[in-house]
Amino acid sequence: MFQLPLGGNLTLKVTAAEQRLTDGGYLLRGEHIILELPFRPTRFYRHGWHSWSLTAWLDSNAPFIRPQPYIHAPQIDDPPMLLRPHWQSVGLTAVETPDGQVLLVGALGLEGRLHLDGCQLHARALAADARWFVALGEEQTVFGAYARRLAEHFGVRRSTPRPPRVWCSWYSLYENISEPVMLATLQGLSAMPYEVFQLDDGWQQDVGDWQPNAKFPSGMEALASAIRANGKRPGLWLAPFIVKESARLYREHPDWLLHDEQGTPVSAGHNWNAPMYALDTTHPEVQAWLEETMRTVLSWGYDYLKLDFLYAAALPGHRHVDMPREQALRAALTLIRRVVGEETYLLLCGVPIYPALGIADGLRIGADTAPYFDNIIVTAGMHNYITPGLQNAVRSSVNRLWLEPLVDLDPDVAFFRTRYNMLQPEEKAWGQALAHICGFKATSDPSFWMEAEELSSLQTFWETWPSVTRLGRYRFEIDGREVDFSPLMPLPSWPAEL
Ligand code: 9PG
Repeated sequence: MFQLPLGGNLTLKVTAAEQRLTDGGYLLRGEHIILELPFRPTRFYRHGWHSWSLTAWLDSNAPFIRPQPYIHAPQIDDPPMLLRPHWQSVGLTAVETPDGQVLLVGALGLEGRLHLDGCQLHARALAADARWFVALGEEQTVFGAYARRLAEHFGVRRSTPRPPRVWCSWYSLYENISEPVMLATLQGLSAMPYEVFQLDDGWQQDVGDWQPNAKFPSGMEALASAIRANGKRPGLWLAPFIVKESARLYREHPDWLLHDEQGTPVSAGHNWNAPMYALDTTHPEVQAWLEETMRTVLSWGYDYLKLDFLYAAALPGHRHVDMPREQALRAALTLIRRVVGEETYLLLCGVPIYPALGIADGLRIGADTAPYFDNIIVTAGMHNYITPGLQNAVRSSVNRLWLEPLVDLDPDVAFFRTRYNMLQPEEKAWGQALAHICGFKATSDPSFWMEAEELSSLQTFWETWPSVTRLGRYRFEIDGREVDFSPLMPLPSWPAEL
């Protein structure tokens, strides 16, 4: 037990193995540390497990209600956390102090889980010598100091001078992509100033069988060549750690799946109207297959890879090589980085944030956006804050901007079209502003769905790199224009009035 003098009038009682002063805060050591606060926080910062997981400042009195249905648990957050009776935070948490400062506690390593219990703040990891950073002060200052510590620990990987500009097929065409449609889309955007033309879900034979389906009769290499001939960089989506039962991989290699202690395949969630399973990435044959899969897509000519549903490699289970699960994911990502080389851009999605730091070029930092604001039936009715929608996407992304010194931040695509789009102009403007703040500017809009003025707004969006000043937690100034994300931050509750 120590007293931790944090400056001002705040002294905390701390249970930890060791403490020492560091740049901008304190370093603590211990598998389970407890900070006794001399006040009861009313708001705390909750950081979700992976890209899509809820990240927000929450009211300490707000009850934690388990999202429904539970078969979606792994897509929502770390499944064991969803069985707890209270909110848990992954990697770090923070609380507001009565005098308007912020107290932050963050792991300097993997597997960190934190929660607030009245006046006690608990932080747990798996190793007895787990290291933690604690700082008190102005919000941007303490988050910045923590980001610097994380950079030292995991390394930094950011695009210089700036992230690539991307066209992505998902948020317009969804799975309805094909060779002729992709070629027409590419052609329609020829004159546009962007770098990456990225095919999303819909090109593959099955989830697990990463070969082109019948909609791509000339093969993936021919399409990549056409993209390059158009002056763009070919990008491809794949979900290399998950498998559906319908895949050949599932039938041929049942022993490659991650199993629980009873020998049952571990659920990686439910999507495409079917259950998903996880590969055991510590299995040498899975590693050889991963290497071959990556080499194949590179040989076709794709060097911007959006790798998705990566949380699957970090689910609880019985592994061929026993190791902490976030470490297993980090090892699998390290293998992929080694195979694809330094020049391939890795945009990681559905990925636990900490294991990806220093390996990913870009990270998706929120839930999927959509051409609508929110599906309140799922968000509020089922307490599922990762269901696609602009509000769920923007909320988590804005609350993860502190990661900016470490990696490119992808807040998901911005919309410019009105066709097949229910977003109001001010809602589209929030998405566009966030893309400017992150510097990661992507869209899914095809030219053939756009009016001339919309195409010209998209062109301007891609051509401009406005100066951004942060005015507060949710307020920014972008080239002199103020943008306030505050209205998007509350968790919607079911309308109670009659
Ligand atoms: C392709 C998409 C896009 C998108 C990714 C990911 O069921 N779910 O919870 C769920 C969440 C996200 C999701 C799909 C399903 O989207 O984020 O950009 O690539 O896969 O299928």
